[in-house]
This record gives sequence, C-alpha cells and structure tokens, in this order.
Amino acid sequence: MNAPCEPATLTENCTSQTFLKDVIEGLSAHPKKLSSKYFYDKNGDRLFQQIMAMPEYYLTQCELDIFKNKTEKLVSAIGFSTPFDLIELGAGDAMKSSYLLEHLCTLDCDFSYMPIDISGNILSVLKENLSEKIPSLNIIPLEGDYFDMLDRATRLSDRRKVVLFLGGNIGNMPPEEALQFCMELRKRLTPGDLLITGFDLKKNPHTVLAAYNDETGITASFNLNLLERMNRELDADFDLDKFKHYQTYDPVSGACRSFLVSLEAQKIHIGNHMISFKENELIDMEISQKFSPEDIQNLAKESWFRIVNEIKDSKEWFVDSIWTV
Ligand code: AVI
Repeated sequence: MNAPCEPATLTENCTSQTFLKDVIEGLSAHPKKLSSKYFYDKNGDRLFQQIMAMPEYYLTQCELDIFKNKTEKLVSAIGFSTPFDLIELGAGDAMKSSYLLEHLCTLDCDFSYMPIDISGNILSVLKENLSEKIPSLNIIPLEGDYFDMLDRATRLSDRRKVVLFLGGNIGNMPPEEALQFCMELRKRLTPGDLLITGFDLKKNPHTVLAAYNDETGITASFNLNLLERMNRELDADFDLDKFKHYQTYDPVSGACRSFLVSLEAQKIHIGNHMISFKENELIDMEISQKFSPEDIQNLAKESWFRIVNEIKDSKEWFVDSIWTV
C-alpha cells in the first residue's frame, strides 16, 4: 500500500506515487491507456516547443493571429468599464495573452493578471519576463491546480472574472471530461464573468492529420518520451525501438488520436509491476478533439453557459469562443 502523503516534504514522492498509480491503472485497462497530461516533463516541454514551431502544426499560429491581430475585438468583447481579474488557466509563457495584456495596459484598464500554472518555475519565468515587457502590469501568479487556484482567486478578489483557457487544450479532454470541466468552471463563475476558450475547428482532414503526423517524427518522439519518462522516474524498462507512433483522425467525430503500437509481444517491468503486451497491441496516448460550431454550442449549453461572442483567425481554422453564465 502507498504511504499517505504529508504536505511539503513528501510532495514530490506523492506526485510520483500518483504518476505510478495512474500508469499501472491505465496499462492494466483494455485497451491500454496513458494520460497525455504526463507528456510534459522537461524533455516533453522542449518537444512541445518544437511541435509549435512546425509548419504543419497550425494551431499556435492561428490563435496567435487572433491575439496579435484581433486584439481590439478581444478587448471590446471583454469590456473595460468595470475592473476585472484576467485569470489564465495553464498560462505557460503567456506568449499569446501578452498581446492582450499589453493592449489592456495601453488603454489604462483597471485589471490584474492572474496566471495559473502547476509549474512554479514557469510562473516565476513568466513574472520576470512580463514585468520587464509590461512594467505597469499587476501580476498575481497562482501555482497549483486550476480549480483550487480559481477558488483562491475568488478569495483574493471580488472583482469580475475573465477566464482564459487557450491553445485548444480543451481538445485534450475526452468529450465527457470536457463537459465535466466546463461544469466545474461554471460553478465558480457568476453573472458578469466571462470564459474565453480556444477551440480547434473541424477542417480539411488532411490538414488536421498532417499537424499530428509530421514526417520529421517530432510528434512521435513527443509520445515516445512518456515511455522514456517512465523508465527514468518509475524504474521501467521500455525499449523505445519496440513501440511505434500511430495517428488517426476521424473527421466525422472530430477525434484526432495518437497511439503507440507494440511491435512485438513483450513484457515490461515498471518498479515491482509487470505488464504484458501482445504484438500490435495499442496504448491510447492522446485525444486532440476538433469541434464544429454545433459541437461548441452544445458544450456551452450542456454546461449552462451562453455564447456571447467568437473570434476566429483569418483562415477560420481556430476560434476563441466567449461565454457568459
Ligand atoms: C496542448 N495540446 C493542445 C496539443 C494538441 O494539439 O492537442 C498537444 C499536442 N499533441 C500533439 N501535438 C500537439
């Protein structure tokens, strides 16, 4: 049995205990499954930066187009006659939102920026960079789980909230989980608050598939890196040459899925556990869901939000959808 977690000193242990528990549970399921939230160790972060720079991976450029070139539309959708807190879930380096922040400061808007991220390290880099770039910006970094930190933001301030959830990250949740997530967000917002979410739209299936099936193999390495992470952190013995990345896109459902295929029958050890693979057995690694306007409408409606505005990039491949309660 796992030892109970204590605060502070054992945090790291507990995190790896949760990682191990999730991995064993996922690889004991049928079909086998791993959570893409574990893709992002140091090497995974680096590979994701490379993905965002690939010509095939259009998502980043599309949302950047919105934040860089349609900033005024964003600002007028947000409104600035009353003070507010701009809360960004998974802010990362705030590359896209910095255009909005700069514009709001130029207009002398009364707002604070509250970036939420699980990584304290990313938050301190973000704070340092943004303070240098936009000295007048009031930044309140919140390190931790999205919902815990949203609750904390509510305790810190009673101003209107504008919540950003960018990057198409909502697509990395299976549809039922995305609905639960939106419902949890809904519980924490009150009339006058806004939620701005980035959705990758359904489009030519060749374009979607190419973004996740690059010939250079960066996306494949991004997936395989999770096996390497398990070798390092969970004392596993995956041979990366015995697994191959396989990507699918179903343009009807909008589900773009990545898998790793076991190239032979093999037994893998993870700490004291042993997992058997048959030849050609799959590990379900990640979903990157694509949405139609109706899919977005339904998600908003089912989680008790109302869509008040939407801003698309110039190619109309990506949308930032603005919801109120
Ligand atoms: C972070 N997320 C929105 C990316 C996506 O497009 O689903 C993760 C990713 N996986 C493979 N390529 C990019």
